[in-house]
Amino acid sequence: MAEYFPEVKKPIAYEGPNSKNPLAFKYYNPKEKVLGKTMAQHLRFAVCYWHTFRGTGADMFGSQTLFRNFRSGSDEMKIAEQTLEAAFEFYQKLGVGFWCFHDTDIAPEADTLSETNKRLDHIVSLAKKYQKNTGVKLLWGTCNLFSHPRFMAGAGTNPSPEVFAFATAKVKKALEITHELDGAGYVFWGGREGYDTLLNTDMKRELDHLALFLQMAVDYKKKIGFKGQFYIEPKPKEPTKHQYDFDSASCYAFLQHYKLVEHFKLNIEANHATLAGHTFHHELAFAAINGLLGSVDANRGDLLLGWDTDQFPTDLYDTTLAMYIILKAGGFTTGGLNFDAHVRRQSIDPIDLFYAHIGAMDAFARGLKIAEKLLKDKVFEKAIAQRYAGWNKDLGKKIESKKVSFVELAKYAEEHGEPKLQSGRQELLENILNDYIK
Ligand code: XUL
Ligand code: CO
Repeated sequence: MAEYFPEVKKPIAYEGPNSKNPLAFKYYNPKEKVLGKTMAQHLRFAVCYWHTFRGTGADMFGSQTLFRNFRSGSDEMKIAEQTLEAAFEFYQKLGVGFWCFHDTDIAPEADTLSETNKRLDHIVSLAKKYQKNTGVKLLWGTCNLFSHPRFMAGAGTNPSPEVFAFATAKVKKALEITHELDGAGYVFWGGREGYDTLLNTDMKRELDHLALFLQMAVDYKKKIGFKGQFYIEPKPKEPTKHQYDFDSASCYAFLQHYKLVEHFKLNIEANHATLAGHTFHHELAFAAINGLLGSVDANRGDLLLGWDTDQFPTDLYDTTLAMYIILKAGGFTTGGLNFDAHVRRQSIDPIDLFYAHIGAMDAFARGLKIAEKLLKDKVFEKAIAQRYAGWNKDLGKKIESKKVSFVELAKYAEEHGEPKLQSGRQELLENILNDYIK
């Protein structure tokens, strides 16, 4: 068996916060118990195939900078096999329990659908063996419906029924292979399901078609007995100017309108939240209160740049508040933290892939432990309970029990005059949060 990451001799171990070893975890201790579960069970880390093993470092202004030993040679299928072998070596050395992929990441497309499917079957049979030998599981699979020119005007929302049909064939196969690999979920990210100009777009028809497409996927899932969770991944823009799955709230409205809500949860991505003008915290909280919090694409954007930079998450405020919402919502069931993130164009060494993931895993482990303390001490719960205390007294109770109308309330306001105000205490709460993040 080839070794693709010889710089990392043994699996990355937990050495504690005083360790100076850059190839060790300082905070992520997989077996450590937090609120009754191990850190590994809480965090359910996944490595994504597309950025970590297929990323080239190319951008709009320059070509490939990342050259990997597992991509050497000219036989496309041999490269696909080597890449898969390298990926499982990486998962094991890093110590993650899960992986995620798009169909086109693991096997290159051929000239016909049937030949492409044969290629997928071959790689999936190998992946099945690697999964069995390593214990690494599939968090979710998905279908790339955005890179090939045939999908330039979308897949489920394409103006051509021919392209719509082609897209169903791709998703059908992606569902089958996800099922074959016992995936815990399946993601629909609507890359190119949106529009660039309304001058050429029938928005109503496109939305109706997108719902039809998803309904057919739900039907096919049942037909093949796939029990994994379906997720929609919201993103407001990029590649299209306006993506239909803009944010959690618009996905929720869409799913409700088309009566699909019971079949889907959301896969919330941090950088997509910031592109939508929201915080990651907001998107997670909105999903949680509506029972839609499914899984997370863990990364971060750069607030000075207006695009999806997909950087590795290192911000402790973000990881703390994310884990706070996730714990409050009862923790992950089928979902997990998938690092949909790529190393920078200048981080050209394979070892940088390890540094990136180790740092991100430590940042979430710290977030988890800080969130645990915040919850145990009921820091925000107490402040929020106090702020809304009026709703547990006479007037609040009457309103909430729907026993009063505008008439009684206007009379009450006239009799009682100006309401007494209270401080929102934002600065104090921010200071307390800082005391916990240390
Ligand atoms: C694109 C993105 C995708 C999805 C899966 O911005 O996040 O990689 O996560 O298709
Ligand atoms: Co993503």
